[in-house]
Amino acid sequence: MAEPEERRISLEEMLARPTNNYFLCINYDNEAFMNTGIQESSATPPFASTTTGPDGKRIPGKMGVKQDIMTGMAFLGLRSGFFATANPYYYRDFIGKVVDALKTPGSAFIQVLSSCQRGWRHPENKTAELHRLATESGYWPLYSIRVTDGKPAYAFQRKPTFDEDKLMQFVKGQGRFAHIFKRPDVERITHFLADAMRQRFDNIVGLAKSFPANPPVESYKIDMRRVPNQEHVAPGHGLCAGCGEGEILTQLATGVQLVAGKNVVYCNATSCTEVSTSKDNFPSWKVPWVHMLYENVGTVAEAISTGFRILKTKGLYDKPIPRVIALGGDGGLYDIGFQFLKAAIFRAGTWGVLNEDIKQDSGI
Ligand SMILES: Cc1ncc(C[n+]2csc(CCOP(=O)(O)OP(=O)(O)O)c2C)c(N)n1
Ligand code: SF4
Ligand SMILES: [Mg+2]
Repeated sequence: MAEPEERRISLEEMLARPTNNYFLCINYDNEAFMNTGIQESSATPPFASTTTGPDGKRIPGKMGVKQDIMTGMAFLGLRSGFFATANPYYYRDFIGKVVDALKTPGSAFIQVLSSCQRGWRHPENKTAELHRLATESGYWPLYSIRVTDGKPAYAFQRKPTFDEDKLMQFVKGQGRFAHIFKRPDVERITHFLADAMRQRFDNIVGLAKSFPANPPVESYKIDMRRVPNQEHVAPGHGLCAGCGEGEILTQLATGVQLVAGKNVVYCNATSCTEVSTSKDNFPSWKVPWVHMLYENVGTVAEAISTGFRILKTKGLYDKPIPRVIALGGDGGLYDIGFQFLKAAIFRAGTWGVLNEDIKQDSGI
């Protein structure tokens, strides 16, 4: 009999797993430092105009490609971990990945696309359409990498395709690229842009062919009618209308709550999410939430997570160990915070799994 091409993982199946993970890092990637005024980051795509890399006569926006933050995670030499891309338009996929991450031993990192209507310069009611086009065009493929016993395996949420027409619809829908279409060399620039994005896509597909999951397509089966509303973040926050980060927080909290209830600590690097949920001494958070320096959220979150387990081992803490979720933007994780993130991911996916002296709650 032929091998099945697709696996559908049900929510119930994931929740029934005896294994647990206590450290998850979420990167909301809006492709610039938005909170401080739309400065270019290494996540910014080619030719996007930002306040530090504006469009000019000679230099048409960002000169450089969008950095790939995922591939390195697969080859850090971990024993166990779960890494994935997500997009809030595909909310079942994102919620499924959050649950999967918290039920897979080791380390976990999810990079979620997050439109910013101010920085991407689009009407606030176009967020969902742009998110959808990002994945349908191949700009933002949805995939996961499971590292098991030191070996990575790539699975896609759907068969990946690259569609240049949809990529151009995605690009034309955003004011940060508008200058390209007023230039005499528009063809050269759009060709380069499409080519850079196709190369990125081909690299991911190539890696997935070399390190395939079996089956290579994996999706989540979640009946949303049976999923309770999240109670971690209150509706009152100061994010702009249509901000992708708001959708991400709601969906993330929905997934975390399914696994952990309210036994969770969120650690938030300085960013739009942090600033907008902690205004005027009235935080939007109804569960423990920690704000720390912009650059070191990975370290702080992993240290809190390990700290709880050490206290438990010493008999100084007798409750179930909380999940610790690190939240950071592209600026805070790709750029200035990358060394902290990488080290935290490495510790959680190696020492955190292999060390038998510190207590886990169950099943690792
Ligand atoms: C060490 C340090 N450098 C710079 C800053 C200023 N700062 C705060 S938030 C931020 C940008 C955040 O960008 P990103 O992480 O992408 O999050 P976003 O605002 O886009 O959600 C910067 C530069 C800081 N707080 N600390
Ligand atoms: S709150 Fe959201 S939409 Fe507004 S500037 Fe920040 S990231 Fe952009
Ligand atoms: Mg950002």
